Amino acid sequence: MTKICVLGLGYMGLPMAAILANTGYNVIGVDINKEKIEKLKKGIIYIDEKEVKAIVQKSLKSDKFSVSTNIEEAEVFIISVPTPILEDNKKPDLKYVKSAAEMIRKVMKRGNLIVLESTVPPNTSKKILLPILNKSKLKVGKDYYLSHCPERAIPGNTIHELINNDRIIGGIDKTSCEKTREIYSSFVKGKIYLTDITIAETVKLLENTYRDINIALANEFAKIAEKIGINVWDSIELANKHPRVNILKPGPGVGGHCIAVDPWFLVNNDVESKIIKLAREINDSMPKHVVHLIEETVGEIKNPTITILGVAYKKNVGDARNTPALKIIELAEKKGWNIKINDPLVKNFKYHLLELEEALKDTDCVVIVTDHDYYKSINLGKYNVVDTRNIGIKARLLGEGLSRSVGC
Ligand code: SAJ
Repeated sequence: MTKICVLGLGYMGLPMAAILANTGYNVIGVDINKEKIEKLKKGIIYIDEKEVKAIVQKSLKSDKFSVSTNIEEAEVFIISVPTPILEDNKKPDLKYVKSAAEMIRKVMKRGNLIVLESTVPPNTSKKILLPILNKSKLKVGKDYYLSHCPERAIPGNTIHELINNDRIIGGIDKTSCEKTREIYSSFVKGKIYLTDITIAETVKLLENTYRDINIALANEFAKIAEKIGINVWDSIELANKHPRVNILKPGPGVGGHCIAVDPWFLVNNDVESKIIKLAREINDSMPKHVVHLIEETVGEIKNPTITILGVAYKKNVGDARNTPALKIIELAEKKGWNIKINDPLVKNFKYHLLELEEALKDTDCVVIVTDHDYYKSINLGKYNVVDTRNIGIKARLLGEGLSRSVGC
């Protein structure tokens, strides 16, 4: 059976490797992080999703999946490493893609297929990946094959979406496309579309940028609704009754490792871009707006105690990467407020997390930052609450004007 080497055992690489092993391929998962590899060897799965844990555990117990910090020869290499942006100038940081490519080129052989899954700026495959791989002296399209197959699964429902979503495969040539389809069609139940490699890179960015701009629009509508004195959530729900309208939800800002990052890969492409950048700025402005709503709610109270409920970047996940909660906390801290924080799902966070009861004790204002189902069932009736997600409780609601009128 074909041997596949997956480089990068993160939120997407690890479940992908496990799915491939489960399909019957011989898979070696490689990560430069020794601690991750040691954990996996002991059967400890660091991704907090039930289905991911189950399939990784199952495949690790089989003889199909092994993990290592060292790359090995294989027939197929799948690159699934992080592609962050640099904090100061928002430029893409492709050092992990480059180092994965360097690792591969040292062991690659005639007939190999290399698939890039990480989200990258347009032209990365041709202008960054290809020149590194070509140092192997093998010729692309003749001796080895190259494609980009961007992952599209949503954290929280990773396994289901990895299997059921449609996939885009962009090849450097037709054979690269076909060879990649052969691997992915072994487990993908959605449709597989073949295209050009740079189109595939761009399509992934269009998807996440579309979502970011749609959320920015909802956030702008929320601020406008507050000024008009109406409820934006009701307004959006009614507007979405139109057959060609689908406005997303406002909130405390866009977190995670994809939607808040990927649009910058288009902005930095030497093309004048206005709306994409503006959407990023609007979404990044939301934590400040939430702090403003808290200020309005606590009124004259000096050095108030604020309780943050939810630091995960979105509901029902334990992932706090890039969370808007952190920005809200930092802004609140600058104001000298006393901050207490709870999240039943997050295990690692910069600030100390408290049990719910302790977090609510002597608070002046409770702030719902993440709409975990857990919070919908607790009684917050006796507290001042700022709700940034509309979880359906009595609160100072983001996107609702104070002079709300009751109509028919
Ligand atoms: N958010 C809102 N309002 C909404 C929807 C989301 O404020 O109506 C916020 C969330 O609370 C969160 C952030 O946006 O902070 C992003 O969450 P998300 O659920 O929209 O997306 P991600 O980042 O978890 O996953 C996205 C998905 N992309 C699309 O839906 C187009 C996923 O399919 C991609 O695979 C993933 O990015 C990725 O890896 O690129």
